[in-house]
Amino acid sequence: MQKFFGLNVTGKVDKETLDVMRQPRCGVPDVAWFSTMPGGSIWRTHNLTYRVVSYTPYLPRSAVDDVFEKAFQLWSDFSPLTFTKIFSGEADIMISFLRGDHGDNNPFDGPGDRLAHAFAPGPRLGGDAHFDVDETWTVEPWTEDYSRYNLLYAAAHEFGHSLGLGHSSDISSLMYPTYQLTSEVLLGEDDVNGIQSLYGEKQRPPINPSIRKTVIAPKVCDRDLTFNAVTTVRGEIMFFKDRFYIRPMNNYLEEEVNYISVFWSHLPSEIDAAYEFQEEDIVLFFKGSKYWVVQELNELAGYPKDIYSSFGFPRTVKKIDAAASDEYTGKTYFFVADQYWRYDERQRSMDEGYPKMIADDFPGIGDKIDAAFYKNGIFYFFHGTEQYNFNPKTKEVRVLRTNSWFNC
Ligand code: TQI
Ligand code: CA
Ligand code: ZN
Ligand code: ZN
Repeated sequence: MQKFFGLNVTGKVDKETLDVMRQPRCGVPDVAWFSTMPGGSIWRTHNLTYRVVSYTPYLPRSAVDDVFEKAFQLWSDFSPLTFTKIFSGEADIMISFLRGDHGDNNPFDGPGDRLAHAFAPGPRLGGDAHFDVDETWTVEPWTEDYSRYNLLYAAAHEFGHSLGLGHSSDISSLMYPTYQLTSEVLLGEDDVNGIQSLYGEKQRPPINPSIRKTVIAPKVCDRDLTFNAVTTVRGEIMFFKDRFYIRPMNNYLEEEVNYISVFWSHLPSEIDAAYEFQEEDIVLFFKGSKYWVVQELNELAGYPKDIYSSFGFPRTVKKIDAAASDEYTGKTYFFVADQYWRYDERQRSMDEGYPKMIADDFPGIGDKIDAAFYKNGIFYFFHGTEQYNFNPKTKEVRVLRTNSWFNC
């Protein structure tokens, strides 16, 4: 918790920690999550300069220059700020790669832990960004090697501090207190809110809005919330949306929203379907014609595999919309457009006579499904903002909102 809130990590409940703990935790969704640097200083000019004072010997200089230019561009795309590189003299943001104790009372510590830091806007050290030379910095977009850190991600984060932003509790934000590269480095919605609260909006937004992409974490109480997939994991429900999962919590706690890659680093984003097969304690994830299998936190080797050879789908099936498995009968239902297939987990083969029409056998749930799971004799289907709880024995249907699982 101390690390999260940017306090000294003492492990003790000191006054500062208590102050943070006493602050009301916000149960209200859609509030600002960002913070400013202590003191709240900002730059008085919108046209800033930067200079790369020293480089790391482990990367080509041109690659490092490209990364810093790109990191500044992420911020300038959404703000009136401009960044000009200079090659001599004092720039607003002086960037250096340094090692160990380097004279600012914030020593680096060899590989890991302290990676970089930056100072809030101001004269002299103000705005400056320091990177630990002893880290293995990479300019590759994404790596599974946790001893390597993406320089663009770190630069974008540190420059956020250089511009006056503190940490954000929005998981999709670059200003989140911990390093979490999952795919492309983009500002989160909350970073945009943060930078614009300090400097205002960009005067002339670019004509092509696609270059202003941001990451947005799903908001559980948004009435328009839809899901890509849902499954139980050891009986506990887990929803999937874009790069994120959502776990509903009990009445006291908030929902947990986090990157799918926190649990399973190899899974892709925008999963189409998922189901749990409790007998083998596995969960299967589908995207396009591929699927992955995980056993609790372990991703099993040899995946992805294709759904044609493993399940016997015809090649005309390009993706699965939803899947749900009945642990008592060992039957798994796959929903594809307006039809469904039934697969026998114990025989490991598709049952005869499928596909059938969804509308014939599941009346009242519509004929298209985004996500589904099966628990205690009930199918839970999700389509758009509607949820259908279907009892296969009585064919009774209860219609709820998709986000009825959350405390909204
Ligand atoms: N350095 C911390 C950070 O940049 C320094 C810090 C702690 C801090 N508390 C703060 C800065 C409060 C401003 C306000 O957050 S770190 C990265 C990187 C670090 C580095 O090395 O622990 C990230 C922490 F380099 F990847 F950007 C998180 Cl994301
Ligand atoms: Ca370090
Ligand atoms: Zn320093
Ligand atoms: Zn930080």
